Amino acid sequence: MTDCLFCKIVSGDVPAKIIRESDRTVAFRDINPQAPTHVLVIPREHHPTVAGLAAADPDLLAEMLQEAGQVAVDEGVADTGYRVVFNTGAQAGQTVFHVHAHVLGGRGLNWPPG
Ligand code: DGP
Repeated sequence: MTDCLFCKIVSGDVPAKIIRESDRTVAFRDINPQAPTHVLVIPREHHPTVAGLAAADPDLLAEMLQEAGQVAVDEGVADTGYRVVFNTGAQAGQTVFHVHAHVLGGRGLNWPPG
């Protein structure tokens, strides 16, 4: 999609601090980190929400989760604990409608989330 920010990160038209790539996914640092580790894992293909992706291509969603787990290992937060978040819809705080998994760690994370 030409007007999608994360599609532009995938294509290289918008710069990002990319830390992992696979054939179908890209992981990069969030521009406004909410924790010492805050990485976004996205599919290269455009899907607006996690529910849409789950219906259209469950294997790709599984690959995103595998990549998120590997990000946690690489960032050194896998053993201490981390959170994988899919904000879905405007009321839940989704601002970019290209599905992304937030991988957050490196500090204590409160529950329930705000
Ligand atoms: P959400 O609110 O769940 O849709 O998360 C979108 C995230 O994307 C938010 O945490 C900030 C991040 N973000 C927005 N614009 C950019 C950008 O241009 N580059 C990077 N690296 N992250 C961005």
